[in-house]
Amino acid sequence: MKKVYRSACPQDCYASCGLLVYTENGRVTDIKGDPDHPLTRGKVCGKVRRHLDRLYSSQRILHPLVREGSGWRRIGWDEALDLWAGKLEEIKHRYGTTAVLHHDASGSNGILRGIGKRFFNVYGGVTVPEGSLCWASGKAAQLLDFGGHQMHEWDDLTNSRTILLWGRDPAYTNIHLLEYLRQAASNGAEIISINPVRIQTGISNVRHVCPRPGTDGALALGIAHVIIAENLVDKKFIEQHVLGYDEFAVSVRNFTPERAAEICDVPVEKIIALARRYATCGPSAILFGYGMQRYTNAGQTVRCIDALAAITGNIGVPGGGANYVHQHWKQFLADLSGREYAKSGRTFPWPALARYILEADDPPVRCIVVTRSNPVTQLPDTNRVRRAFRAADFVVVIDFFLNDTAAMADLFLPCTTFLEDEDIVVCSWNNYISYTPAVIEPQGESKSDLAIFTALAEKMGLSDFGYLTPREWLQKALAPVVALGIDLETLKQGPVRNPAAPRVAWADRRFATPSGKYELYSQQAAGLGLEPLPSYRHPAALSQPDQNYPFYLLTPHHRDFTHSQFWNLVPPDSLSPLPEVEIHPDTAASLGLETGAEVWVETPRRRIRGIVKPAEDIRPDVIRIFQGRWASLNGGVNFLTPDAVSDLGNGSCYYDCRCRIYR
Ligand SMILES: Nc1nc2c(c(=O)[nH]1)N[C@H]1C(S)=C(S)[C@@H](COP(=O)(O)OP(=O)(O)OC[C@H]3O[C@@H](n4cnc5c(=O)[nH]c(N)nc54)[C@H](O)[C@@H]3O)O[C@H]1N2
Ligand SMILES: Nc1nc2c(c(=O)[nH]1)N[C@H]1C(S)=C(S)[C@@H](COP(=O)(O)OP(=O)(O)OC[C@H]3O[C@@H](n4cnc5c(=O)[nH]c(N)nc54)[C@H](O)[C@@H]3O)O[C@H]1N2
Ligand SMILES: [Mo]
Repeated sequence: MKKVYRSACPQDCYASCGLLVYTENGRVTDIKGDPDHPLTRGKVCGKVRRHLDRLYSSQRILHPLVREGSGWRRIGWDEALDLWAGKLEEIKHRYGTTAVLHHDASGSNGILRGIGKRFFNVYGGVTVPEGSLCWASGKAAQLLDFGGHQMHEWDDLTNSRTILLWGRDPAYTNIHLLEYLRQAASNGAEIISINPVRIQTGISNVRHVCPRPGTDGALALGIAHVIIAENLVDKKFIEQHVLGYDEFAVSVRNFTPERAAEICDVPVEKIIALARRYATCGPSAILFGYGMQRYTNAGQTVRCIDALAAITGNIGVPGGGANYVHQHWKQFLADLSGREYAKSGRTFPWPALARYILEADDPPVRCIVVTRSNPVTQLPDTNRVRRAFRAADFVVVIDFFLNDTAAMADLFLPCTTFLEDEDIVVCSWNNYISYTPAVIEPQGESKSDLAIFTALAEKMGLSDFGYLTPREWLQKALAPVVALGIDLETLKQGPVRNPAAPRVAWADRRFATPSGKYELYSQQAAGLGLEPLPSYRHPAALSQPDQNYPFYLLTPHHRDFTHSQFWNLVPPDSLSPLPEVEIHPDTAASLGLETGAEVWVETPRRRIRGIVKPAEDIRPDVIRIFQGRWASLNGGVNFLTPDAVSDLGNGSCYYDCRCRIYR
């Protein structure tokens, strides 16, 4: 029998595309875009096809495995969970529950897939990473500036006359945005990309500003200087809604475009033109990506950029905004994490997690549990991550494949994909949530994350875990929004927009800061040991120029993969044998490296092999290798990256990295 189900992509991505899943006699036969999704409208990226490849991949592990010597032994679920439960009991008894570390990220955005958090809180509270590998620095910055997070609806871009794409590559990471950018451009908006790489948008007339990596804060302060010196500020907005303008104006007096130009390597005239365009041809929108905040100075960088919106009054107006991250749907749902049950807890800064694991002794980390993440591939400084995993006595990984992290596990438990059990997917970046039904039975012996943790809790007699069915958990999560007319039945009809999300961010100008104003001057920042005003410091890579490592290494997100997901599903003949090392042709020529040459790329931590690919669009001092390729598939770019922690929010600093390249 043929059936069609409405579903949504669970990947952690800007879109969470609406999908139509086709089945025939209990098998998924096709996955397509759902034309009725209000935002993604049937358009999906090439990764969606991979969900099907993954579901039926012969590499997929469909039964529990336990480490035996250098290999694996297949075991039953009962034995697997007994083993795990025994370890957890023993650790609790000998060291306390915080000797367990739970590493859970966003490999899937299904809310029930995060249920491991509840298990570990009910267990007593464990060690968890704090901050994020992803967006934490900028998020913390906007919390200081605005007191919260709000974004404009995508279609509001058509009201903008100037759009700054700041450290973002929508053709790679957010294809749906391109359509809105195209519309804005055809309405006459000017789009300016600020990025060390001239990104390809397919839109003509995009202006490119290509600063030296990690120097965007200086660029923004140079722009602020021009806006203030030429009196292009929005006085009324500042008077009514901004705290600390006078102090800020004094502080940027010395930040002339000449000084900014020297730091950023952007011509003075370009900085002045950018300032005038942004301030006088509004409404002007800033669309942040996350590239400019993967540096040690990241929090302050985002504060410097936010300041431009504040001094020009591009806040709370259609077509304006400093769009970084939105008010998350999750805050309107019931919290299933069971944090009220945790009796203890410990946090380690996420980017430096491995360092903290290796140094922990009160208690040491004895057990690491990995869900929805692949830390050995995705955390920085892979050597150190491997050492940290080796130091733990017992490692459990719940995933689909034996990836780089699973290769370090003592126990591997196979989980279901979003096609095999029901859930709700919450998008990290737009205002929609979607229901994802079970369209087929779980493959093999795989179980959902929920089923796994429920069975483990039962074995351990943790009655506070609560033994609900998936449906009941979903209803519990939705309980707070039933009053708004949203329940599971509504969601089954199609995605639902967060009714509380504004279409124009901060339209009411009620900022949730201590002063109730936008805070250019932030006492809270001072409390965190930062300058209270947005200010610039060199990123580590720039403050210690090193002739041994003359290039900046950028390792951004690949168009065809979500981080480490799907790399193993590409036929070997359509994947280059080694990672492509993109380098400006002039640089390649000066180093005598021809296209296709095999090279080493080396940082103070390690070197990896790659293949030279000339790229005109990259700054001559930058080398680019896309992140995500498994170490076991000749990738492993995070062997090279630093585990530094940013100035704000415990954010990662992957791109704050210098390298050399040689044959
Ligand atoms: N296809 C695909 N889509 C994805 C993902 C994926 O893995 N694959 N991941 C999802 C996730 S979790 C995230 S966080 C987002 C990330 O989405 P994006 O922010 O768009 O992507 P990034 O690769 O982090 O970096 C974006 C850009 O920052 C630029 N950049 C690097 N350094 C600097 C700098 O110093 N200054 C400036 N101005 N720019 C700089 C890079 O050249 C790159 O073009 O994408 C999401 N969407
Ligand atoms: N060099 C470099 N490194 C980076 C970045 C960078 O720009 N450069 N970006 C960083 C960013 S922004 C992010 S967000 C992180 C992402 O880092 P991770 O969150 O580790 O990313 P993924 O590779 O998507 O790993 C997700 C894992 O979850 C598994 N998974 C998927 N669905 C489920 C499920 O339902 N249940 C369970 N149990 N597992 C599931 C997948 O198979 C996969 O192995 O990477 C960071 N790493
Ligand atoms: Mo991310």
